[in-house]
Amino acid sequence: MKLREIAYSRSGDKGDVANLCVFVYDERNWELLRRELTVEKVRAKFGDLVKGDVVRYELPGTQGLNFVLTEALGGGVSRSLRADPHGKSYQSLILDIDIDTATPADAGTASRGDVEPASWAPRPDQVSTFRRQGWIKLPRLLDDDELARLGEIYAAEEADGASTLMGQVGAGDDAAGFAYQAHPDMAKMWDNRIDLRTRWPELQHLVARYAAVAEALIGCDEVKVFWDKTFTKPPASVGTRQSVWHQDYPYNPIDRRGFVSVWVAVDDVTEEMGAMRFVPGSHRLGPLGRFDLVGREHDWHETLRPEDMELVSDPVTQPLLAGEATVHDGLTLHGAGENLSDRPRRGWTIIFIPAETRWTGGPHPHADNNIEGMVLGDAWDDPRFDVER
Ligand SMILES: O=C(O)CCC(=O)C(=O)O
Repeated sequence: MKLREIAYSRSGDKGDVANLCVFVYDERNWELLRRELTVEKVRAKFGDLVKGDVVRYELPGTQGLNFVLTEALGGGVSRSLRADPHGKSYQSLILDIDIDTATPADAGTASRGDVEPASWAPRPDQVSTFRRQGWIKLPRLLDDDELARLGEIYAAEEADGASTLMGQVGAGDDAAGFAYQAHPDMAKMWDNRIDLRTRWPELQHLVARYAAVAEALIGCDEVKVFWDKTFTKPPASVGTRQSVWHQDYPYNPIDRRGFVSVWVAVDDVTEEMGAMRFVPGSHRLGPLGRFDLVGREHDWHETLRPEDMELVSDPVTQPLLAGEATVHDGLTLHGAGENLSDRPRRGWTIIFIPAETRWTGGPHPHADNNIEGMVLGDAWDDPRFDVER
């Protein structure tokens, strides 16, 4: 992200010295500014324009940084032949600096367990990153005990096997275009157990934590839990496949945007294990269609029109440490590579929808949990979809 998205600047000059102040619009971005706008970055950006020193002063009272650049104006106003002898355009230059909005935990620098779950809420710049690129990485919001327990629950669910998604594909799903879910190769791509939270109530407080994140990212007052499910990608020795590029939205009977998926890494997930990957900006393309996920392996851009390419950039793969997560928009094109490791890749996802979302009557293979008892036009207004706070 560019600095200008979170900050503005003022400049002054005295002789050959330029003075640049940068202030954040929102005080919650003050720590980000302090961390990201370093002397090194300013020096690199200004290059040969500054022959002398770059000195940074902090102004915590006004959430600003003041940079004094010496030998920076070509000799000063009365000597310089530059078109901008006062250095006013330096404001634009400094605001063009790239900043990394990842939190320290995002960057993998926080130690494991070094989290205060309740304290994390998306900053305004993280919300705007989510809206711009269609997905965002979350730091770890679980403490060590919660993470270990999630791993135990996940293992217990897998040992049981009764709740597999494929087991729920029923009559009529062929006509609705979901029959492929029962294909044996589907389990090589991923295997799902659904609605763990209904069998393990202790997961509800984690759901509530991610619900608050989802509400901030979507920009709605309240979300419902559409469902939660595991995504296990088996290792190569068992048989592994890529998670085919797709959007989630076309597979779901919902009437509006705001559908988001939180994907929590239960163990460390490296790129070679099939970490999630996303096409930044693809959520702006609208629904790209629903197709047989087993029968069709395609490159990420095959479903796009040439002009769509201007709205998106190349896919980004997002490895995660255990407990970290990503959140993606239901319209963001995403997938994952094969799992080339010798361990299963385990992720737990929670899917949220804005509380006002209505059922379109579209087909869905998981009627027991999602649409049983609902009539066309209903909202997901039932305790089984509530976030327990
Ligand atoms: O875990 C994967 O490989 C794919 C997950 C996915 O498609 C999703 O979370 O929407």
